[in-house]
Amino acid sequence: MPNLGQNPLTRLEHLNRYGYYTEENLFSADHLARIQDALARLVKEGKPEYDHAHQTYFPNIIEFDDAFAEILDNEKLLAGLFEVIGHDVSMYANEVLVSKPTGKAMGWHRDKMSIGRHCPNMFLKVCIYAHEVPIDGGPTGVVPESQFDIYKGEEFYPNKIDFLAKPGSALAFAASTMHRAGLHLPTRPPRPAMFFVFTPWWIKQAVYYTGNKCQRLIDSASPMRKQLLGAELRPGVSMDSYTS
Ligand SMILES: O=C(O)CCC(=O)C(=O)O
Repeated sequence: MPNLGQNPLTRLEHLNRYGYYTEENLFSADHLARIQDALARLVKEGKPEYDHAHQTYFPNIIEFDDAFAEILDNEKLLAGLFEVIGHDVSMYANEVLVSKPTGKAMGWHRDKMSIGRHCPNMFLKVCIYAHEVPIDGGPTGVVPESQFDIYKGEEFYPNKIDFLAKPGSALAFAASTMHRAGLHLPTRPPRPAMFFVFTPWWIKQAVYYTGNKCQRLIDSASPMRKQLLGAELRPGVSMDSYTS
């Protein structure tokens, strides 16, 4: 008899235990190629909100190219969102951050610390990559178990992980997980990565988020995509719980 071994942890179990989970091969070859083209066009023609020495920031990328918007239909992504947040999931923000080859890493930090503790169903950041990211090419890093105590700093957490992304892979973590863009050597190219953040329907979307007002996207959206955009909860989803 073959030894089947232990069941792998579910996404939610991995997130609760280690503070993150990962996905591989999210996209078809065609979709991946269109995302790569869209990223190249964004960097060339897009208007960044800021362009600093270490990083360029493009918000609301789903409105820039449909290859980005179609990520919202991805079945593996949605499976993770239902598992972690629930069926009333909505999008909080979406952006591209281009890490620049400065020879340094960025600082460790946690997002949205008004939550104050590990509540992965309140805020999930999904970092999505369309290119390979090597160890010295600005990999996104996380600190496993840092989600357990937001009053501890990096000095208490020696076991950081640099996520060595492959085209079509993703790294997802919650607000209390410490993270950063890692070492980016001058010999490496700029590193674009997509950051899609999700919250429950009843949490206010980011003030700079505009997908909920983008009529072009809303008009052509499936019920699920309409919900993620923040336009309308899809039929059958209730935020309340009834016993009868
Ligand atoms: O660029 C990265 O890899 C990390 C981005 C980051 O720190 C953030 O989105 O808060």
